Amino acid sequence: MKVAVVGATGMVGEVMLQVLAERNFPITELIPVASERSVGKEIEFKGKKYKVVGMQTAVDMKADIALFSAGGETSLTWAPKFAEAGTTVIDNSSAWRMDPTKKLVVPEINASELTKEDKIIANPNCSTIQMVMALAPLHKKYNIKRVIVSTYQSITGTGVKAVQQLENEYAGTKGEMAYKYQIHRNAIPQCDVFEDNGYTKEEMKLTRETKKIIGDDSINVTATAVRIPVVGGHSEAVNIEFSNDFDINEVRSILHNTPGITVQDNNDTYTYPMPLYAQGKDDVFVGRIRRDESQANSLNMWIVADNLRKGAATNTIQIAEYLVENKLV
Ligand code: 2RA
Repeated sequence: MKVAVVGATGMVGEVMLQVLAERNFPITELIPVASERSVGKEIEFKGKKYKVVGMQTAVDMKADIALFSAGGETSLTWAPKFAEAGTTVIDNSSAWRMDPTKKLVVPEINASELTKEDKIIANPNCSTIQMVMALAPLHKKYNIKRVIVSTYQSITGTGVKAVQQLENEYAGTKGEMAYKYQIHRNAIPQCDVFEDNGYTKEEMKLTRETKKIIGDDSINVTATAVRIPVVGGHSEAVNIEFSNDFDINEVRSILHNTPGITVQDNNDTYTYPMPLYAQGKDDVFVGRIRRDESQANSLNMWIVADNLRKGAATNTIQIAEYLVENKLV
């Protein structure tokens, strides 16, 4: 496979290269792609050095697959050009996610929707991916009516500038601000910009993308997305109301038997998911599973995942693996 990584020098792009190597993705030729200012830079992949190329050069090289993590504007402009050249694009930005002609895919849930005709495929938002991984199998069994989620999001979701801001604040030095406020010793209840309804874009991604991925518009989701000074991954406190009653041990067993989910749930041994331990891993970790005693047919759970891996790079590469395994590219 000739594979282009668009945004290869960015935070997610670097994790994509790491995961491609770890999973031994069948690459015959790697094309690292970035903006003009990075053209000519050298990157290393599986012991070999590659020179970063610009967008048009990459289009002309006619990769089989292009993994994009270069922002919405770049994707809107360039993904169609790659597709026209015969390349299948898997895009990490929000540009195509809600486009009715594009598939929004978490492989464990809806990869079977994919066909050879899909030339631009959207990778969901990181905080959505980890949540729907747990919701989907439970929806199948008990039918979800409503979800209330509060997220506690890693600053790596914002990017390098945010990590630098936290390091500066920790060291007591001044520097460029990724956020409106200090993030060190703080919690900022705003991820992305505000929409007219008072929610942030991040919160509405959880609402809109969940419906599309699970394929059920009747699932109501309300979210509060909060940025915290953590780097290992996103955490989410999730309350789920089902149409039907459930057995809590059966819930644990369904999740335990779901590929891509690790249940960490034992109060006696203080076992529960934390970003410190999720960092660098590809699974979604679920714990603190308990009946909501305030409302019938409802439960609470705590979901943690590395937002740069299952939340972005790994999910993207799992989509690519599905395409290759099913001869869709
Ligand atoms: C964030 N989910 O965490 C968004 C984009 N990565 O900022």
